[in-house]
Amino acid sequence: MSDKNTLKDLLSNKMQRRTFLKWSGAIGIPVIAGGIGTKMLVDHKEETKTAKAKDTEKIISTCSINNCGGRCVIKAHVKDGMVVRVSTDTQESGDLSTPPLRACVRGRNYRNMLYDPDRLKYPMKRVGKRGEGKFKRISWEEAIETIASEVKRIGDKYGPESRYVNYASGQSWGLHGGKNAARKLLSLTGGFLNYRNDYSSGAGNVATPYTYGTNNTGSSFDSLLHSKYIILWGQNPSEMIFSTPYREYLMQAKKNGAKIIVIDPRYTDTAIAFADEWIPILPTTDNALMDAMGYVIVKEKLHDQAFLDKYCIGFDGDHMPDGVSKSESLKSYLLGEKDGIEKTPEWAERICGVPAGKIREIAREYAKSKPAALIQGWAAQRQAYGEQFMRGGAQLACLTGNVGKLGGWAAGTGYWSRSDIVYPFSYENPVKASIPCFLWTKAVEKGTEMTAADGLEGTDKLTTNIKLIFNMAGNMLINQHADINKTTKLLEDDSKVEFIVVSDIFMTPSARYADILLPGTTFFERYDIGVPWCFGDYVVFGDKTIDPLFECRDEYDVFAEVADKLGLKEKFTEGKTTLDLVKESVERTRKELTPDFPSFEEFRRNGVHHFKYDSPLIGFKEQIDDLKKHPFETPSGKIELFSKALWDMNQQDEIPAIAKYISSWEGPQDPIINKFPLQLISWHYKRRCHSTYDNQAWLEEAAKQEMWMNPKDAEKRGIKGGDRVQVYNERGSIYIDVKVTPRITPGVAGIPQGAWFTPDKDGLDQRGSVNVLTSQRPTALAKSNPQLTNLVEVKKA
Ligand SMILES: Nc1nc2c(c(=O)[nH]1)N[C@H]1C(S)=C(S)[C@@H](COP(=O)(O)OP(=O)(O)OC[C@H]3O[C@@H](n4cnc5c(=O)[nH]c(N)nc54)[C@H](O)[C@@H]3O)O[C@H]1N2
Ligand SMILES: Nc1nc2c(c(=O)[nH]1)N[C@H]1C(S)=C(S)[C@@H](COP(=O)(O)OP(=O)(O)OC[C@H]3O[C@@H](n4cnc5c(=O)[nH]c(N)nc54)[C@H](O)[C@@H]3O)O[C@H]1N2
Ligand SMILES: [Mo]
Repeated sequence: MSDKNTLKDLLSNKMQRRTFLKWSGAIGIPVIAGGIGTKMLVDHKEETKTAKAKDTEKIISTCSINNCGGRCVIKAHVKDGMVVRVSTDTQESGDLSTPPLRACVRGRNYRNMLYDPDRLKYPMKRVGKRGEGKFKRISWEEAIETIASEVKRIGDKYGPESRYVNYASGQSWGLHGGKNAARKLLSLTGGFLNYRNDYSSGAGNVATPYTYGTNNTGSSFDSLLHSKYIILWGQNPSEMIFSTPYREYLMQAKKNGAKIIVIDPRYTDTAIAFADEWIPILPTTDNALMDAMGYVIVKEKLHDQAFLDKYCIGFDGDHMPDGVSKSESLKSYLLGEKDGIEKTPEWAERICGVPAGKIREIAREYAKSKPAALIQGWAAQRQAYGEQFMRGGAQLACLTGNVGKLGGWAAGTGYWSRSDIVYPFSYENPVKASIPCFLWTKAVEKGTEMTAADGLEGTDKLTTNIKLIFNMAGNMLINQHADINKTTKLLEDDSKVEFIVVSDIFMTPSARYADILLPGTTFFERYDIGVPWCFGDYVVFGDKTIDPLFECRDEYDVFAEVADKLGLKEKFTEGKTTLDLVKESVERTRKELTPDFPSFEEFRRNGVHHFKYDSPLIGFKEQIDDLKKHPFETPSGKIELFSKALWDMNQQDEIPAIAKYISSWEGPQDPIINKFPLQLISWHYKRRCHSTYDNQAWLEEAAKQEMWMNPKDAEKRGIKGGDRVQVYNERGSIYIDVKVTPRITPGVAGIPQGAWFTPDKDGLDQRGSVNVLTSQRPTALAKSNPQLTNLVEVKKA
């Protein structure tokens, strides 16, 4: 199996490649099922051309548990110990109690990942300068010995707060994986500095609970079958997979007659597939549109006064918290009673670019077409004042009384969950100190200077900066964090972070910064359970389809060996293998959570378990049905349109007590727009999961790495479609090919996030890695990542 030529032969099989292109050819045509022709999928019967199914053992597994919001069925066809092809769920659309879990192009490409000749094959140690990319093969014994001794040395010298396990989502939705293994090892040896929050909905996760008391503000997707009007606000589920079955429900909702509106700077695949109307908008200005919609709704008395009176704090002067002036109410703000500025559609149009007449129209439609669901994506909260976006959506849902109702939607972060399994692998970190995950580079540089104002919790002061990093199945060290040029400089200095361990399956931009580099397994080479994001009512068995290739190893087994070196093996494994963890999870899920969950053998045979429910889950139904018995989890027990807790922070300019438009740094009103006149956003691409799959050739053919630019902006700069351009600002510069298209709002450029940072000899990226251009300045309240707030200029290369 280690023979490169065998692998190449296998992968260059012409028929298979053609077959793949047949599947992926439609990816450019934005159709409903994730860019893959729905009709084609529906019409498709198990195709038998390449490998005869009867010759192979078909093992049902799931695609990688990296941080895609979906989890799909992958059938690995195994012959003589090799995966010879993959196929997916062939169930037809229609039965929504067990929606089909068909893989997209990425899952279908997974065999190429498995047998990619560029897989990391052996443990290695750095021999050149850090980041230079020079490594030497070492034995597992040496790798394990080095990790054990550095964990101890750095812990002894600097204390446990010097040790950090970086945010990394390459193995995030299963029972074990490198991050948890590293955390357990460190917990058993004194502990480590914690992080809170994530890069996905970081601003929302902190902001939404100020309104509703929780981030579980969503409803199950079957509730959409009852909606008359659906606003997908910066959400693109045709491409950005939130949950595999989501689109099935949207299709059905549309068939049921729901009108669907998409608000996005780009005319997305979702807009094409689902929308009755696309509302283009300038990034960072969504709250201006929200404010004006609120203004129209209140001014025209379309608001649900009874709902606001009963369930909410802060709508009008009669419902303010004690000690706060009536003039601070939401209504007063919208009508401009205090600041003299009515938040009219004309006011908003000048900021966000949406025509005033259109604003009036959608405000009226949203308020009158009940029940209406306003569902928010997360890109618009990955902005400098992203907290306002999340609370602003919730505000509109409350104004119209769409909360807690079947077919409505509470907006906000939008998590929900009613299907769970037991996670048997656990640890307890004796260290309580924690930082917001986005501020890890600050904790490397100036950890000891961080305070509560930086979001430091669990301690007043850190005793040390970060000195050791475990980066397990993540590309956050370099690629996915903001301001790559700043981070590379920081990490190159090995007197700052003294020891970095990376586990990955490829030599990624982050892997190049390892001191010890570990070759991980793919999902096909280990046992696990694939859990979809909390929006899915199912789980998929992750069966081991073949033994690990080369010298690749599960991180769990590696850390068990490290623990052994430190005399802690038994405490680490508790006598269990990864297969034992899967079995225990199944058994305990049956016992503790879901009695009709299948047995281990049955689950393994079926591959998938769908949790079944009699009725949709409706966010906040309990509270709306009986507020006395089920108060909201806010300080007042009601929905806090005005938050006294935020008010008391006394930073009204950046952290207002009601959600409102705040003119953003590096937004369209920032004077530096004269120097860098284009707003640059990024999005989650259909052919990658973040940076995962970026090196996959077939996927690049299916959807290329290129920047979207409006013809008006291109013409001004003498740029034509296909030209190579340089995109730059004060943080750096990248090169990328351009797609000139009216599908993006003038004044905005869009680059799919996740391309691998690929510097030339002068350090200039040649692949279009957007984080060269993003900023490490955190959001005001959550201290989260504003990676979509950027101003740039573009010129022909
Ligand atoms: N500009 C910009 N930046 C962003 C975002 C954005 O929208 N714009 N989005 C942010 C968001 S929401 C997120 S969640 C983060 C994601 O950032 P990361 O968490 O870094 O996610 P990935 O880039 O997918 O990196 C996962 C790594 O794990 C490796 N991997 C995959 N499978 C396995 C496995 O089975 N075993 C091992 N050992 N390794 C594996 C992959 O090769 C890859 O290098 O990025 C954030 N960064
Ligand atoms: N195929 C695929 N699916 C994925 C992922 C992936 O990498 N690939 N990653 C997963 C992960 S970890 C996450 S967190 C989610 C991400 O989920 P989201 O954050 O919701 O997804 P994005 O693609 O970043 O953005 C959604 C849409 O918002 C638009 N947008 C950008 N800025 C603004 C703005 O200021 N205002 C408005 N109204 N719209 C804006 C973008 O053009 C895009 O179409 O996706 C998950 N699913
Ligand atoms: Mo994410």
